[in-house]
Formats: sequence, C-alpha cells, structure tokens
Amino acid sequence: MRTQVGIVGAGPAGLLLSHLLHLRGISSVVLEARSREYVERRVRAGVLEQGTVDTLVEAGVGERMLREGLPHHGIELRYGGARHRIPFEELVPGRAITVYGQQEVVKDLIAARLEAGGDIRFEVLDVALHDIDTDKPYLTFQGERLDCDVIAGCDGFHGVSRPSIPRDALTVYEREYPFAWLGILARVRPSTEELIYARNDRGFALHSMRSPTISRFYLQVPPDTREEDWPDERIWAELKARLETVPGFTLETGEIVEKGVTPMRSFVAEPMQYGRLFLAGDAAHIVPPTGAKGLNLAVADVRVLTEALARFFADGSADLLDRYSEHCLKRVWRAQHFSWWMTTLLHTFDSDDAYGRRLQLSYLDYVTSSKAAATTLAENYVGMPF
Ligand code: RFL
Ligand code: PHB
Repeated sequence: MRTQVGIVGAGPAGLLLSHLLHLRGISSVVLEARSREYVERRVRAGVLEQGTVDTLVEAGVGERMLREGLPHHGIELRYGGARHRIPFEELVPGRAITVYGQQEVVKDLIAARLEAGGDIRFEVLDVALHDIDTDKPYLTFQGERLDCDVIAGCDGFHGVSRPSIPRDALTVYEREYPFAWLGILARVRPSTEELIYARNDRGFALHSMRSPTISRFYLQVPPDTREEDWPDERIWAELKARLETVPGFTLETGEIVEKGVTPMRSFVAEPMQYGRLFLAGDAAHIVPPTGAKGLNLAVADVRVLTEALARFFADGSADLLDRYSEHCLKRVWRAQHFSWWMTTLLHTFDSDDAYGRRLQLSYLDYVTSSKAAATTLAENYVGMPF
C-alpha cells in the first residue's frame, strides 16, 4: 500500500489533517488504535476558539456545529462570594467561543472523510514507524506495510510516534500539578448561561455545558483520586459547596451519566519534527484543561502542517515543512503560559500557603477590575489570531 501522508491517530488532529489534505488533493490513510464507537464517544473538550470554528466552517465540516453549538460571548470568574463577568464582546470585539463537544467534532470529521471515500482503519493495535529519517518512511500494522512520503504523528500523548524519535533528538519541557480534575457529564439543564470558573478554598470548580439539557462539570481533586471515591451524592454536594457561593445561585442536579479523572500536566517536546515525521496536537504538547486550549492547539498545528505539505507536494519545496516546528511552537508556548497561568490563578495549592492565596486573590481582583488585565485573559481565551 502507498499513500502520500500516513497519519497515526484518529483524534481531532489526525482526522482534520486527513480532511484538509483531501481538500488539497493530497492522499492519506489514517490508522487508529481504538474503535469508531470509542473515539466518537470519548468525552473531552468542549470549548472551540473562534479560529477553530472558522477553520471547520471553511473546510465544509461546520454545518452541524453552527446549528447545534452554543456561541458564548463571555465567561464568569466566581470567587470571594461574588461573580465577575469577562465580556468578550467589549474586550475582543467580533471574537467569541463556541461550546460544542470534541466528540461531535470527531463524528463530523469521520462522517466527512468516509463520505469522500477516505481511508480510516480503526482498531489497528500494532502500528510501528520505520525509516523516518529517510525520504521513504513507512508504517507497518497487522502484517501490512504502508509506504508514505511523510508521516504525521497525531496519536496523542500516549501514542507511538513521539517515542519513535531518538531520545537525544528531542528536548522535553514539563510541569506536573499536585491535583487532577474529576469530569462529570449530567443530564440536567445548565444552571448558568456562560461558563463559570470558580476559585474556592475547597478547590476549583468549573460549570460548563454541552446543550440546553446536558451540563458538564469539573472538580479539582487529589491526583490519586479514584472514581469510586465519588458517588453521585458526594459530587453534587461538593459542586454545590464550591458553586453556590453567590446570592441567588442554585445548582440544579440531575442524573450523572459519565465521570472520569484527568491528570493535569504541562508538556512540550521540541522540535515537533524528526526527518519525515511531523508531530501534531497532544502527541507534541499537553496543557492543563483550565484554559481550554488542547483541542484548539491541535487544530492550529494541523492548519500549519497542511499549508507546508501542500507546498511540498506542489513543487517539492520543503521550506515550510522545515519551519513547521518553529511556526507552531510560538502559539504552543503562548497557550502553555496561558494554561499554566489560569491553572495557577484558580486552583487551591498548599492550604498552608496563606501568602500564595493572597497573591491569587489580588490577581483575580486585578483581572476583574482592570480592562487591560481582562483583555489579556479574553484575547488568549478566545484564541490569538492565526
Ligand atoms: P487525541 O484526541 O488524544 O487523539 C489521538 C488518537 O490517537 C489514537 N492512538 C493511536 N492510534 C494508533 N496507534 C497508536 N499506537 C495510538 N495511540 C493513540 C488515540 O486512540 C486517539 O484516537 O489527540 P489530538 O488529536 O492531538 O487532540 C487533542 C485533544 O484531544 C486534547 O488536546 C483535548 O481534548 C484537551 N482538552 C481540551 N481542549 C480544548 O481545546 N478545550 C477544552 O475545553 C478541553 N477540555 C481536554 C478538556 C482534555 C480533557 N482530557 C480528558 C484530557 C477536558 C478534558 C477532561
Ligand atoms: C468543557 O466543557 O469540557 C471544558 C470547558 C472549559 C475548560 C475545559 C473543559 O476550560
């Protein structure tokens, strides 16, 4: 078998890359370890930046998102017994976010690829990369061989692509946090119109949503937390304790349909290229979800990679490919800082650290009272222009 671009991983990065390449007349094959049902059900991100929305619409896969997604023009920061709105329409006119589940994006992309005759292989468990430092790289899986011009490693943080690069060819930058997030999906009308990021001495809480009837929540929890430690009653009691802190706000409760614990990590591997292997999305970098940047960064990488590959296949020129990593890393590091900053601002760290707590509250007061500081948050949150 032969294709121009062999893509490992059918997450948002791999699927969008395959679709964008198809629109440029470039062939690809996507190899995915999990089943189609599994990747379409995996509940993860929910916030799409303006540029992500624009990218999906321009690529012709935004129809359902425009119909069912929820445009938001602000977020709320809740702390110290008060609510504070960050108004995007005033601070970053014309830019907003759209709340639309990552698995919906994945479903839309899979449908578009299959409709166009695209080749996605699911449940391929033994993908291996070969000769990536030559101009004839290839992939093997289940006794088959796929020859390619280029390989795109879109297989997430735990994939095989990044470990295929010799250790001494990568520099890794990393930070771990002393907590995790417990994510909850519940069949209940959201108790808020906009997302609420709540700082509380009991720990951070986030109230998000998926639709007018489905709410999404996150609770800061210790890193070793097991889902069994959190029966539904405990979850609702804790969400109430952390969110019902302002006058007139009551949290509606309902059936919990999903829970999961997510570790919090910041991670960047540089460069995002080795020979003919290009890493995109979580395969190259991870952010803590507080800034809602992971999926959006994956989309940004893939946009850059598509342009570079289109040039390469048009006239053999590798100049854009050679600059791919440098180009992406500028945005990656901005998002790294923003995600670390939002995380540091809103989570409870060492309860003995009274000084650190006062610093957090001081910065929150600054962000919610100074237009300059609020604009910094808003422009990063809705996403810097491409
Ligand atoms: P993915 O989505 O992890 O997809 C990688 C795919 O590769 C497959 N794979 C393999 N396939 C073949 N062979 C192998 N050896 C393979 N190993 C792995 C996997 O099965 C998978 O299908 O990476 P991608 O495409 O780079 O996309 C990245 C995003 O998924 C991720 O950044 C976001 O979900 C992060 N994230 C958020 N991002 C946002 O922009 N906004 C948010 O609001 C947001 N919230 C979140 C999040 C991530 C979360 N979790 C669970 C990590 C909230 C949470 C709770
Ligand atoms: C989500 O809705 O899943 C979500 C929203 C905002 C975040 C992270 C996750 O910062």
